Amino acid sequence: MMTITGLTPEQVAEFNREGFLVVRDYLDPVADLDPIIQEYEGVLDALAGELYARGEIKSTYAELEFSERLIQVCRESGRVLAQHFDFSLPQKNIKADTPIWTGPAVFNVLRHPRILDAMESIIGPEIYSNPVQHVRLKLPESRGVQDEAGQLIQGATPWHQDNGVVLPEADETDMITVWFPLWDSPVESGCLQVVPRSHREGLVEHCPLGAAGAGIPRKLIAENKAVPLPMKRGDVLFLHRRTCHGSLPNLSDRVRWSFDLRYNPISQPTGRKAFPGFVARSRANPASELHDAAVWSASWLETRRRIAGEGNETFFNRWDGKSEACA
Ligand SMILES: O=C(O)CCC(=O)C(=O)O
Ligand SMILES: [Fe+2]
Repeated sequence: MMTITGLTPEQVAEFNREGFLVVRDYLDPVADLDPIIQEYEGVLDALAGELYARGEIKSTYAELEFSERLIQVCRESGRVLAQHFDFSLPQKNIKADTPIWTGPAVFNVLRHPRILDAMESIIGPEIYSNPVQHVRLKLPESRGVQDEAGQLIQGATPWHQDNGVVLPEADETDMITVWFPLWDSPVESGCLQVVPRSHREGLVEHCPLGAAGAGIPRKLIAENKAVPLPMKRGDVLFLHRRTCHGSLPNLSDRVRWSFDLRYNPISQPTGRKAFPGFVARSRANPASELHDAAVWSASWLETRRRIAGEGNETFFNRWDGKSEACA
């Protein structure tokens, strides 16, 4: 018999019943998370060096720790530098030089055996890494960067279902979201909030929200039932694609830092066909698994080159805002 070291049957039952599951201490902060943090320290260092060389900031702020350094660099340059750290491309206006970070520490966590074991417990042993995936480095509300309209960029995440951010072809895809913080994410840092059992009620109307993508109007959300999910380093949240969720505002004085990854059974559509995923685990055909971080990185760079040449205004948004709910 094959041993599965992922979730217990009780945990899987809780996931299916509630639409989400928080597992405490599931990842090892030092072995699993610190290498990611180190890799991103390098990304920030290189970026600060570039901005300094271009005269956009007065110092590289190498003496500051990551959170303070990022806040300083963003505020002084007046730029939201989120895309420089993300391991996915934006949903529109992709150019040949759109920044993306596809380093080996990111690939390693996408293939983390414990994460794949948990996926195996929920969706079975044929596991595809869905390309809808992000790092979120959210500046404190009080120290963030605003756009021309004075709107905070990268603020609280509006209510939505992850099913709502993929194309309709993936509506029946068994896509699971895996969310974990790189640092402790208490309520005041803008942790996630979910509406338990909301995954049973089908896809809810979303409305376009400009730069923030799309969201479910608050009047359609049972906010009185919402539960905040403060989490610590090492904890992992698993989320059903139809569970209504969002985040609270970051009212702390530190960056709120998290990863969100997604997986689905190999044969099902990802909902973002234009972006590259990969076979993370296949018991049926182990030779199809991708183990090479460089190949993964190259697949994103090749995708960027191809899409940039094609023109791509809004190619994943499925919501036109014409429904009554958006009025
Ligand atoms: O981290 C956040 O604020 C939002 C994350 C989210 O919506 C997701 O992981 O699906
Ligand atoms: Fe989400």
